[in-house]
Formats: sequence, C-alpha cells, structure tokens
Amino acid sequence: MAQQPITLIGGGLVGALLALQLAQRGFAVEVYEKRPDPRRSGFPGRSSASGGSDTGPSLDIGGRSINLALAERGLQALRLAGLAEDVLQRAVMMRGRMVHDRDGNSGLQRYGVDDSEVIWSVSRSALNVLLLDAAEAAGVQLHFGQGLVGADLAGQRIRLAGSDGVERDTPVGLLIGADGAGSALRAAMHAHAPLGERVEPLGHGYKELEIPPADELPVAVRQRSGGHHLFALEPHALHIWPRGGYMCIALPNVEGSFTVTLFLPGRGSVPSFSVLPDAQAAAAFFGEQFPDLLPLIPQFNADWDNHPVGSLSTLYLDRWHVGGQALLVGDAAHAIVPFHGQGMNCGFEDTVLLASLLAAAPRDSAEVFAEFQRVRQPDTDAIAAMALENYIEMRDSVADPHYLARRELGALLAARAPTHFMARYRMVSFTHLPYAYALERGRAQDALLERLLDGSTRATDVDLDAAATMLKATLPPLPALRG
Ligand code: FAD
Ligand code: E0Q
Repeated sequence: MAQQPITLIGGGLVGALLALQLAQRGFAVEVYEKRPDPRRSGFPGRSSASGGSDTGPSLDIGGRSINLALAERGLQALRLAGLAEDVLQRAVMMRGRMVHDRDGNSGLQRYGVDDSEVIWSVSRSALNVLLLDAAEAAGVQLHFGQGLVGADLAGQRIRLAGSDGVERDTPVGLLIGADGAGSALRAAMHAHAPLGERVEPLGHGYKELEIPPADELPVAVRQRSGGHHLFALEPHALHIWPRGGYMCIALPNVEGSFTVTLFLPGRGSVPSFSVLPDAQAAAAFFGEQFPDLLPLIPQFNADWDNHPVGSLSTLYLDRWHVGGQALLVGDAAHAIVPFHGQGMNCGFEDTVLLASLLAAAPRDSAEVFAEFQRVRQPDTDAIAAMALENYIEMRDSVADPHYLARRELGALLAARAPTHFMARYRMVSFTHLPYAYALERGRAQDALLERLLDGSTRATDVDLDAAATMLKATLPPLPALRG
C-alpha cells in the first residue's frame, strides 16, 4: 500500500515548518490555509474578513511587524530543517530583560551566562513567509484562502470555504491540524469523538502598540530615551515595565521599531481594559503608570483604536488525535499563555518529534499519533504551567527583593555547582531538556533556595560551600547537556 499523503490544516508557523520537514522526509504534503498568501498580498490586516480571530495571535498592522521571541528549542528545529542561519539574519538578539521601574530607572537582567545564551526577536510575518517559501521549494503544495469548515473523518473528506465564501469538498490523506488556538479541525474532531477539551481563560487581555524608529520621534523624546542610533531604546533586550497586576513589554524589530504589548486584566479590577473606554482614558493611564513609555508611542491613540484586545487562554485536551485519521499540533493542541515566550518554540519542537515518528512508521499513523501524544503531553502540560507562573513573576516579582535574592543565590550556586544547579529559565530557553524535567527540577531547586535563604533577602548571607554541599546531597546531578 502506498504511503498516505498528508493534509495539513493551517500554514502558520507550526504548519509551515511541519510541512517542510515532512516534505524533506519524502512525504507528499498539502497545506490548506484560511488566509491569503502573505507573500502576495502582504500579511492581512486585522480588519480582513479571514483574519482577526480573537483566540489566535494577531498579525501585521499597516505593514509594521508583530514579533516573537525565538529561543533554543525553536532554533534547533529550524537548524534541523536547514533554516536557522536565514532566520537569524532577520532577527534581533536579546541578551536579557531590561526592567523599567516607575521612576524611569532600568537595569538589564541577563538571560544566560554570556552571548552564547541569548534569545532572538523575529517578525512573525517574515518568519512565516520564509517557512512557506522553504516548504514550497521542498515540494509542499500550498492552498491559500481555503479555510476548513468541516470534516468527515471516517470518509477522509474535508469541507473548505474559499475567501469568496464558496464551499467545496475534497478528499484528504492523514489530517494534521496546525490551525491554531481556535482550531476548526479540533471542532470537527470533537464532533466526531469528544476530545475532553478544557479552556482556561487567563482573564487578562493584551493590546499591541508601536514605538517607531528613533528618527521618527521628536528630537526631545529621542534624546531622553538614551540616544541609541536607530532604536528608541536599547535594541538588544526584551523590555519590561512590571507594575504589579499588569505590565508592558517591548521587543525590537530589525527596522528599528519596537512592538509594545500591554497585558492587563479584562475587567473587574482597576485598572482593567473595561475601565479604559477609549484611547484618551488609556493614554491618561499610560501617562501615570508608564510615563517613560508613552512619549515613545506617538500614534498611541490610533494604535489603541485600531488594535483589538487579544484574549489569552490555556487549552488542555485529553485527546490530541482521532485514531490514525487526524492529529492536532502546536496551539491547536496545547495553546498556552505567552509569558515564557515558548508557544512557537514548543510548537516547533512538536514538529521535530512528529516528523521523526512519522518517518519511522509512515504506515502506522494510529500508533504514531498515540505515541506523539504520550511522549509530548507531559511536556506541553509543564510549559503551560511554567508560562502561567512566569506572568506572576514578570509582572510583580522581577522587582521584588526576595525574588531577586533567590535569583542571585541561584546564580551563585549555578556558578559554584554547575553539575547540580541550573536556573529553570535557562533549562527552558537554552537547553533541550524536556519541559517536564525543567518544571520538576526547578521546583526542587526553589525549595532548596528557600531553605537556604530562610526568609533573608540577602543572598550573600548564605554560606556557599555549605549550600553547595547540601545541594549535592539533596539533588541528583543534572543530565549532561548535548552540545
Ligand atoms: P498560529 O500561529 O495561530 O497559526 C495557525 C494558522 O492556521 C494561521 O495561519 C491561521 O490563519 C490558520 N487557520 C486558522 N483557522 C483555519 C482554518 N479553519 N482553516 C485553515 N487554516 C486556518 N511564542 C513564542 O515562542 N515566543 C513568543 O515570544 C511568543 N509571544 C507571543 C505573544 C502573544 C501576545 C501571543 C498571543 C502569542 C505568543 N507566542 C509566542 C505564541 C505563538 O504565537 C504561538 O504559539 C504560535 O503562533 C503557534 O503557532 P501555530 O502555527 O500552532 O498557530
Ligand atoms: C522571554 C522571551 C510575550 C513574552 C515573550 C517572552 C517573554 C516574556 C516575559 C513575554 C520571558 C522572560 N520571556 O523574560 O522571562 O524570555 O519571550 Cl511577556
């Protein structure tokens, strides 16, 4: 029997990279993508008929980029597909987190030990275009403006709606859904056999705003912000303005701009999106809480009015597949909140595992799908939990003395006993250790740090030799890292 062709729903980041890898391994692959071809039309704005789902991440606004942080896991997947160099050429290095306090002071918290441990800000649309080009060059057949609206899993047929609204049926091979958090394939699979879906809304939304390149800002503002040549802020950092129950972040773009994201409760508390009825109210709020940031956003009112409030949820499923017929990957299977910058990285890691399992047993899809979920779900559950924890950490504690003491003691112990201590952030962002391992090891390390600090906010109070001895007696060594 000939190997079944693979039909992918969704040509976003995960779908395009998965399609490429499957084609590289000799599979016949088709991709159905709801949106128009971004390489022809420019990425659709939020007002386009097909775009703007409030569950998925939003895309380009007026040609400016929305960016994301690429870390080691995602980079490794791109390396294996032969694309890492191309992507890094279009990325901005971020060495650490630049934390901005209420008084306008800022300081860099390095992510890693040196410049070999950095993350990268990449444009979502540029990355998607690069992946689609590579997939097409590898033989993938791409169909744009074709959204899945229904599926007959047993009959191996799907129903597609064209951008003109006209629907048609088409036969499919193995169905893989990479159609994002609001997955239509997931809904079709669920109608066939319940997937045990649980969606946990965060209760906080987000709004994207833009800091233009420095030369587009008034001279007075440009000088106040530190006089970096092209950028209005330090380019090689992820900027954070933590404010307790909410925060802003900003990631650099290659053109010299930054994309700012405000994360804020949807309703209920003050402040929340519900008490900011219009751009004027929002600007007043920004002027109070982010006085150094507001002047860097000259189009504040237009950005506020034109960009919807995005919603954030964690998605858990009991089942990612229906037999050997259909499987979900990426956000469609396990959408998470964005506060660890790992959603895409995790989805990219999915694609490597799935492509290798499928290549090893191309005719045994039921077994492969079950194995994929069995191996992967403990890790996606773990990153879901860590991403939620990181929101609290980012918005409150990066400025909290006890947190800073724990962080400092962790860094001292990592230097003293590198075989036994590694910061959880480092395991998640700079290694390929399973997420579930990082979560568990991080918990054990934190418990030890708490015991050593015993309420103190001074890491230097702790006897490091005694601490290292206790660490080695309490925890097994870390796994040896692959290069
Ligand atoms: P998507 O990127 O959502 O792609 C789904 C694709 O399917 C889209 O092209 C869509 O048009 C298409 N589609 C949808 N419905 C249909 C249909 N019915 N038929 C056909 N096609 C369809 N991750 C990181 O790693 N680092 C970060 O810094 C980061 N920051 C983030 C910030 C925010 C505010 C948010 C919301 C997310 C962030 N993420 C980040 C997460 C990241 O965006 C997602 O994990 C990633 O986009 C998932 O990729 P995906 O391909 O699974 O889904
Ligand atoms: C990263 C890189 C949206 C977003 C993306 C991110 C990160 C954060 C806070 C946010 C986590 C961190 N982080 O700095 O600890 O490392 O991607 Cl809010």
